[in-house]
Amino acid sequence: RRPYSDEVKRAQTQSVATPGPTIFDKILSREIPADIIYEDDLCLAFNDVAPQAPVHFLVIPKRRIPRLQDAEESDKEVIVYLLELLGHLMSVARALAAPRAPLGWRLVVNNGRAGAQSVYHLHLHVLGGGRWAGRPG
Ligand code: IU
Repeated sequence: RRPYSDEVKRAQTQSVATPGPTIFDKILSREIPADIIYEDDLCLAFNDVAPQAPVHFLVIPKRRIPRLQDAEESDKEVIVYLLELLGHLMSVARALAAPRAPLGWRLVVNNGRAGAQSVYHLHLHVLGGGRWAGRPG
């Protein structure tokens, strides 16, 4: 029996979720290079450095939200903002995926240690390309 994917195991060896800066902040500030494919006021998209599919890019908010789990607030205005932000990320993912993976693609959000998350800055994985229909991990 293989109870957990290797990906989940890898993520579990990372330190627990912290609200501090991650490598994605350094990509956002251009401190470290990335293959950036799109940017606007709210988000950045770049090709994954270790692709798991012919097309594999990430869409990240500029605002640091550690996990999807953390995209919640008690303040109504902030809730509306976060929901709009999440909708925008998905809309950008869709627009970028259409020409790159016309046959279809998969949208993945890993959340937390048991959810195979290794970078604690919310990101949408877009996976597709060719006739790829595999699962990450
Ligand atoms: P995860 O959902 O937190 O496990 O995904 C993090 C992704 O970030 C993973 O696919 C890495 O290959 C990717 N990545 C990257 O594209 N550039 C980097 O400098 C680092 C990770 I660190």
